[in-house]
Amino acid sequence: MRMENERTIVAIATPVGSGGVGIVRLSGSESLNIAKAMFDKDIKEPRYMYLGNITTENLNEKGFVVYFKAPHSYTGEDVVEFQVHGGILIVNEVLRKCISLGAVLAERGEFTKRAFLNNKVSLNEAESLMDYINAQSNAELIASQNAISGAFSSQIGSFMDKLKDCLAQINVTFDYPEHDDEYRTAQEIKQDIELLNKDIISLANTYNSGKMIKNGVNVCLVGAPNVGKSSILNALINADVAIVTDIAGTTTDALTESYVYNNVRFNIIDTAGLRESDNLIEQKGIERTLRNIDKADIVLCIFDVTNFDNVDEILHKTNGTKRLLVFNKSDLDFDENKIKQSAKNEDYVIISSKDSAQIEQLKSKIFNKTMDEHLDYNANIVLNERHYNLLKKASESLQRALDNMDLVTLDCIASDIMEAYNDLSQLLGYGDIEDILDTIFSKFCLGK
Ligand SMILES: Nc1nc2c(ncn2[C@@H]2O[C@H](COP(=O)(O)OP(=O)(O)OP(=O)(O)O)[C@@H](O)[C@H]2O)c(=O)[nH]1
Ligand SMILES: [Mg+2]
Repeated sequence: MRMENERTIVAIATPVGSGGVGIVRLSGSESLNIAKAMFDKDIKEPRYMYLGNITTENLNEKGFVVYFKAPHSYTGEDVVEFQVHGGILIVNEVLRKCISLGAVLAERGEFTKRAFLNNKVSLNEAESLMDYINAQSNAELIASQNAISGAFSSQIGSFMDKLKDCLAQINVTFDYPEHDDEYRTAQEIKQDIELLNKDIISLANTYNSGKMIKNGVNVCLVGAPNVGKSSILNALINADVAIVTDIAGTTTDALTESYVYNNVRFNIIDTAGLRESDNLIEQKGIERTLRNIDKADIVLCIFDVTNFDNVDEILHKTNGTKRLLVFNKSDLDFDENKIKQSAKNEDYVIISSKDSAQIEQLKSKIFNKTMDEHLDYNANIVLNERHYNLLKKASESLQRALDNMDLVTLDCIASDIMEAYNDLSQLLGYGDIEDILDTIFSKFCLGK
């Protein structure tokens, strides 16, 4: 399906602000005519960079024009790109001129939406593009690159091929019952579906890590005032960002800073120390601390090695979370037996925020407690909630098929297999998906 869109769209494709080069991009059937009307060279050859004068009412700019002829372009339509000096006024002037010649300002993600509608990319490749552009750690870069390169789509495609095979086998058995070998076929199909479902589940399960690879792992520092939470934040990010004093109640507002460890981004949230307080500002801060505990992927309960008064209270307030107990200020005299006792069989570390080797060990411990140790960062990883939900739905349908297999005839389970097939095809963007398109592409930046 190639979509002819009446509107020729235009947008600035480079970031807002000044830079060496600014790109304005047109897409649609009028692109070439619009470009020709403001450029003094004849644009004949596609994919050829023409140097010439781009003229508007206020501008006579020496710049480049490149023409990509449909369907060999990003969107699958005629595309023209202007490369001009990257001043805000210059690119805006080129944009304005294109609009005055009939182009309309592109909506968010409209270039990529057109690329999808013209079969240039699958839906999950288009969705992953934003993750790729916005990647903030190498792990996210690799995972989103796998998705946009088509490796993810081809794994989903191979799942769909296997489901198609199963459906074909079921049809043969149903249409030719005289080949009295249904039982053998049923067993074979069952095995195939079991194996396939395992693969789908293990891909879906990568979302636990994928979500954290994409958003960063949220690590919340919680403890009584003065135990050294802000000092630990500063040590983890190796910068003097949070205010540290020996006055209890120094931190009132939550503060988030990030570091990257083993290619994964960790967001450290420093919070107001938990205690009873009459101070309204501190009370509000404590409310925020409690909210941050709920959002965290892991809570670090920070204690002072010389003071165990608040251990039970903090453990109670963080009950039910994934947590690591951190006994800080190990440079002071302390009794490890007391620490063991108050940790009550929970995982703990003893550190000093002043000791960089111990801070490295803390980073490694946080990594091991949050990221899946068996995760292969080069394999396909699900980064997107929509993809995860569809994989889960497909696997539930297959599980239903497996559960019913011994109870009903083969043709009765075909509908469950078909449902799984449809879920996977929605992941790639086939079928009736107009509704979700706007939601997906509205998250894009302009010009993409
Ligand atoms: N000896 C020693 N002192 C530390 C260590 N870490 C922090 N401190 C000191 O403990 C005091 C409190 O540190 P902060 O980091 O402000 O503690 P906090 O938990 O953020 O305190 P609030 O913001 O008030 O909740 C400061 O005087 C720090 O210098 C450590 O490892 N060893
Ligand atoms: Mg603090």
